[in-house]
Amino acid sequence: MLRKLIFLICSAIICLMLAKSSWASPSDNDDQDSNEFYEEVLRQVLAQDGWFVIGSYAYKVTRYRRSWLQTRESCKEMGGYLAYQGIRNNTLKREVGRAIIGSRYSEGIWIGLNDRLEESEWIWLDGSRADTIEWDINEPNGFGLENCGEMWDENKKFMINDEGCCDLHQGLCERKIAL
Ligand SMILES: [Ca+2]
Ligand SMILES: [Ca+2]
Repeated sequence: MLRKLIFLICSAIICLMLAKSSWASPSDNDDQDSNEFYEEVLRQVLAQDGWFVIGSYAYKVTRYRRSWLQTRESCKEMGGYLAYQGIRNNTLKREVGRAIIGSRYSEGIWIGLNDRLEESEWIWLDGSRADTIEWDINEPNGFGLENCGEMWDENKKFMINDEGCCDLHQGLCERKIAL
């Protein structure tokens, strides 16, 4: 799957580079135009592979219910990472929830959030401190038993719940598009 995606991305970029070189005048060749061009190519290729593009990020839900650690690996295999970067912004998180999770998933979806190293010290996937988490009412409530984060659609607010890391759920994968 990853090889196929890389092949598609490379093919599309090469085709569009060739096409663009025949359209562009020398004055078009500044870095910003170039970046926007490649980002647009990447958006189109990702959309064809089932990723949902919102702003500078693309999102896709994993196919199978797995533990948090297994889901983290599944996102890597899909060419992304367990979502955390874009959805740290709560406005974007809700937008992603409405667009992707909606009423399609009746249970929580893993995200790149955990307090596995130290209880109640919640960190994002890159180890940065998570201090803007929109916990659902009465969450987090699992203390030492629930050390991984999931987003769920309770009341359509797409809030965060702490969950046992070995529970089986699908997960939200993310890719950054902006160069
Ligand atoms: Ca915990
Ligand atoms: Ca909980």
